[in-house]
Amino acid sequence: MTFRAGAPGGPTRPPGDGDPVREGGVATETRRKVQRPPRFKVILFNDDYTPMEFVVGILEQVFDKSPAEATQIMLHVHQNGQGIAGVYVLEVAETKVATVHKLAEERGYPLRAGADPE
Ligand code: TYC
Repeated sequence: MTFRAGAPGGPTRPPGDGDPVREGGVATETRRKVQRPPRFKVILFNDDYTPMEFVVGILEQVFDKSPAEATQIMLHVHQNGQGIAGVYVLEVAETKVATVHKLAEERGYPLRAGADPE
């Protein structure tokens, strides 16, 4: 499929895709914006009771981190109070938060997570 207007090497955009001439001759650029969906950081919070190994396991299994990266993030949260486990579109971020809470509650740990706009 091609949008070529005729002249070789000519415009290749489809009609209505931002070319001012092909949109009725009005010389304003009205580009169709391809919107990136908003992203949300999933934050992990420190507490005094959840074992470090459990948090590392969560970061590996829920947030697809390597063992080294998971350990780094866990230590950052341990030392700074909170840290970013990952960045996702809203529905994925909310599902990850719910999964963290479910897995922690199953083991009786108070680990908490939240989702914040990027
Ligand atoms: N502070 C916990 C401990 O010393 C470890 C921990 C790290 C807990 C990160 C939660 O999100 C957390 N066992």
